[in-house]
Amino acid sequence: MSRIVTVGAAQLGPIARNESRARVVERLLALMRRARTRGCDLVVFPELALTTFFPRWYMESQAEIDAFFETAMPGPETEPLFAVARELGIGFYLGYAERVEEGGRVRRFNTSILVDGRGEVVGRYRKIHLPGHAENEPWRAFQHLEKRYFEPGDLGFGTWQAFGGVFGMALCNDRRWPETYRVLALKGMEMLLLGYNTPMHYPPVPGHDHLQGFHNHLCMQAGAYQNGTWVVAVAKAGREEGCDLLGQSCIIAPTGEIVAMSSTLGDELITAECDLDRTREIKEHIFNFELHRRPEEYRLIAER
Ligand code: ING
Repeated sequence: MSRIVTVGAAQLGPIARNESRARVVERLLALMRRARTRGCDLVVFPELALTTFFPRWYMESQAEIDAFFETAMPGPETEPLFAVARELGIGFYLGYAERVEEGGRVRRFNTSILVDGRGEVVGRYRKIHLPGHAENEPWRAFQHLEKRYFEPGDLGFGTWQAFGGVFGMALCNDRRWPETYRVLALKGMEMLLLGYNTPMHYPPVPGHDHLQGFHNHLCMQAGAYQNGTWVVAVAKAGREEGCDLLGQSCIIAPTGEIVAMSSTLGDELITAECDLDRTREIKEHIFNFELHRRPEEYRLIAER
C-alpha cells in the first residue's frame, strides 16, 4: 500500500525591496504551473514569499513597516494564486506577513497558509519561534528584527488532513527546535512544510557562517528521522538587497535522507514523489512512541 503525494519545493531567488506584489505573484505562478506540469499535488513556497525579507532593516514608521504586510488573504494581488490553484487542481503553502484586527487590536504575525487543490485555505500557522532581536543593533551588518515586527504565533503547532495525509506547517527558525517536530508528530504529522530566509552571515557568531548549510540540513534531517516525517523545506535564496541568503531547499524522507535539493540560488523547482506510508518504517519501529517513549521522564522539557 502506498499513499503518494507529489510535492514541489518552489525556491525563490531574491525579491527586491521595490519589487511589486504583482511581479512576485507572476514568479510564483510560473513555478506553480511548472509544478503542475510535473504532476505535483502541491507546491511549497518560502517564508515571507511576497516581499523582500524586511526584518533586515530597522524601521520606525509603522506605515513603512505595514507596506510589507497583507491585510487580506487572498487579497486582490494574491487572488490569482488561488484562482490558478483551482484551475490546475494544485494546492500550495505560502509564507507571508499577516496584519489582522483581532480582539479590537491590530496583530502582526509571520504566517503561513495551506491551500488545497480547490483553492480553499485549509490551515493557517503563525510562527512561534521568532529569532533575532526587537531593538536596533547598529553593530550588525544587517538587522534581524522579527521580534520587533511580529508577535509570537498564537495558534500553536497545527496539523491538517489534506492531499491524502496529515500535514504540519512551520516557519524558518521553528525548524531548528526539536520541539516543533515532536509536538507535530504527536499530533500525527506525516509531512512538515516550511519556508525559510536564512542569511549566510550570523552576526552574533560569525565563526559559524560557514556552517549555515550544515546546520540547516542537520536539524531537519534529524527532525525527520526522529519523528518519522517527510520535511519539505524551501528557501528564499541568493543575494537579496546586499544580504546573502542560503539556498539548498530540499525534500527529506522520514529516514532522514535528502531525496531532492536545489542547486541554484534563484527561482528553482525541485520535486519528489513522497509515499506517506514510508513514515510507518520509522513510526512503527525505531521511533514507535507508544512502545518506546517515556514522557513521564521528560516533563522538564515542557516545564522550563
Ligand atoms: N531566519 C534564520 C533561521 O533561523 C537565523 C535566523 C539565521 C538563526 C542564522 C540562526 C542562524 O534560519 C529566520 N527567518 O528565522
